[in-house]
Amino acid sequence: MTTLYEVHGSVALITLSNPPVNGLGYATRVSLTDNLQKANDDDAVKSIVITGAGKAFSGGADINEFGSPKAVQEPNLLSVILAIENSSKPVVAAIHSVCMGGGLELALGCHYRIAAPGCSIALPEVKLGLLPGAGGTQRLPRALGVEPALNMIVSGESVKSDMLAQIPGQKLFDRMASSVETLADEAFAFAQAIADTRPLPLVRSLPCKHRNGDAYFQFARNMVKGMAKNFPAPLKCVDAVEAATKQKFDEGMRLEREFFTNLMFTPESRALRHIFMAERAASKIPDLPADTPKREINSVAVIGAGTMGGGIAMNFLNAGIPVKMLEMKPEALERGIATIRKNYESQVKKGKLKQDKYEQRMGLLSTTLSYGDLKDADLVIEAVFEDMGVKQAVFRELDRVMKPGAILASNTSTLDLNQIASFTQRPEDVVGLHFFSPANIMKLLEVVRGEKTGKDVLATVMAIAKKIRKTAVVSGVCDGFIGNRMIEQYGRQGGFLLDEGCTPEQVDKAIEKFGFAMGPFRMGDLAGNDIGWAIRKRRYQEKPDMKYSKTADLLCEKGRFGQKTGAGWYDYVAGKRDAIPNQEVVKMIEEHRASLGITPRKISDEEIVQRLVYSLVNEGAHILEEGIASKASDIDMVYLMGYGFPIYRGGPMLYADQVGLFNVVQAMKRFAKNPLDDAGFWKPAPLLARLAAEGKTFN
Ligand code: T1G
Repeated sequence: MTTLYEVHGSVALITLSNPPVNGLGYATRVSLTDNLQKANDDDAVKSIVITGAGKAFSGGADINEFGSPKAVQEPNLLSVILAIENSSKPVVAAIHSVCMGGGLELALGCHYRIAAPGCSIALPEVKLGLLPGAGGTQRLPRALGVEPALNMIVSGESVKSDMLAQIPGQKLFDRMASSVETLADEAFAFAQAIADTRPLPLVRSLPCKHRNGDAYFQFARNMVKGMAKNFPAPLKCVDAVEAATKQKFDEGMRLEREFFTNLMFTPESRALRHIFMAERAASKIPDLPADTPKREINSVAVIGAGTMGGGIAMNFLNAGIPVKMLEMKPEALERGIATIRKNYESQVKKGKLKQDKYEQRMGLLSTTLSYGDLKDADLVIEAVFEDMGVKQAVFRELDRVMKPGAILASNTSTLDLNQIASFTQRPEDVVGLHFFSPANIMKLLEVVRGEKTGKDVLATVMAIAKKIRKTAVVSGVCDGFIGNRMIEQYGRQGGFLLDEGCTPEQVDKAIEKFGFAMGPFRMGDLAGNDIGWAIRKRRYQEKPDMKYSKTADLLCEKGRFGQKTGAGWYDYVAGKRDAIPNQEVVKMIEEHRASLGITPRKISDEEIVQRLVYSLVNEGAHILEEGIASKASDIDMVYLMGYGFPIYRGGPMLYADQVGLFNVVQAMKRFAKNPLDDAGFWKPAPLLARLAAEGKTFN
């Protein structure tokens, strides 16, 4: 069933019932229209109430239908709303919890609206690269006033129903119910009171003017231009709302539809819709049923009070979970606590955290120098030095002291989790939780699933990840998991480009123009070039035939580790982050190139971007076919949330889909002919080659 129909006395009740959030999919629209007709045909019915079952009035158009003919199949949302407006009996929307997107547009088509306090009201379409496409840009300004409506439409943010009800002159809510519990009764009483009346003039008939429209909309455009770089939708929102103030309703609706349809086919909207679905898909693990039992996590222990350990601890403190931190020396503990305190105090100073909340969180933090004190924690996460010997000692000790059923997690960023698990008698309790620095800010969490990690352990850490507001992506065990394995190829290409004729600045500028927040060399200076150096030294032992440019090693041998040493690929002025090109570094690159007998060539930005991005795509394809990641959208989420891939391009795998995998493979064939590159690497992963040959896509 997708809507339920009941008649109580003279009131027909139509309940949207399409869990989880009453998405207005095709079946729901058909059922709603049929029941609306039924109510209109029933002489005993004098008025109609529409409400939503479960956790929402309605979360809007059904996102699962996006891009499919069903999304616009008649009765489409516009037709449903028109049927409500043209109902011969007054229709009351009884709104609770969530009323968003098409759900709010449907409510705006009703003759009256009653809301419970505290409902989240929004037109979030702009977050999907769209604008409200079922009358929201034309009706909401008439119901709420131009400025508050435009703010909601351009921001896509939710506003509480009681806040909106306080806007002078608003016609969005005819009544506010005293509580969600009494909403149904109050909506019924209201519906009975207006029974038999001709439906009042619709929201559409309200005037929609702005006292100095031209100036206001110019101001609005200037404001939007800044925040909406690379995204076309926000400016179209302004155009649509301006049309509501200057055109007749039907013309405004025609413009809205035109804008909506055009936006639906932009790569930016495709990317944003992909991200919306990908974020939710990441928590769905193919062989892990949603009802897999989970363990209780009421307390956490963190080993290591350094930058990572402190950041990790903050995630749990923020979620109200007590944390016990262990270090080897008191001064290390003091430093760690001081860092956490400093982070919170700066949030308090910026008004982002209330003082009492800060104190409450610090009250959940305790410290110890003894492993024995950790034994009762439900989850322990080690964030110690990235060395297998150190991990072995830690996990042996944890295996000895931790209570049965405790989950033992490693924050390792590249080491073999199966080997770490083998240091214990309980490998099924061992899992990787790879946080990204700064751990209290970065949303990405790579959950590394060992061969023996228990399904209940996996389900538990996925649930706790949601609780600490992380986007968790499951990775299998390989060197570098998903993100670091891909960035290694990206970094190799950066080095080859220097050897072949580029400067660091040219490479960075090209990829930053593509949309990355930072190119590989500025990123290296930020993270510390010595980190990559340590990995390459390990690589030279483990994989002597893996080809690398030696330029980065030469840079590190000069102690130019980046911002932390005041100089790396670029120079830095103390306290500033501006990357200042350094001619000595450029000369070092040129001399190294000459020593290799390489004649520099001019390399286009296009080639730079293709080699950097397609290196991610090819490695991602290997990761996919090896089962390290279970879906391409997971790889996109890792790169979007952890490595600064431009949001409006949707991630490396979606970007490759949009370029066309055939074109990607053709470019790779060209790169493979370059003797200074790594021809072996540019052999397309079998999965990529197959999809390209079949004209298919990753996503
Ligand atoms: N349609 C179908 N399913 C949806 C959905 C939707 N609109 N929104 C969420 N879900 C699913 C989601 O995939 C997840 O599924 C479950 O609900 C819980 O989601 C014409 C064209 C509504 C505030 O953009 O903001 O209308 O993983 O984990 O934290 O102008 O979901 O459980 O299987 O997010 O309680 C506009 C997007 C559509 C709303 C609930 N609407 N959704 O948050 O749960 S475009 C949106 C949200 C539109 C019209 C245009 C949130 C939520 P599963 P959740 P939550």
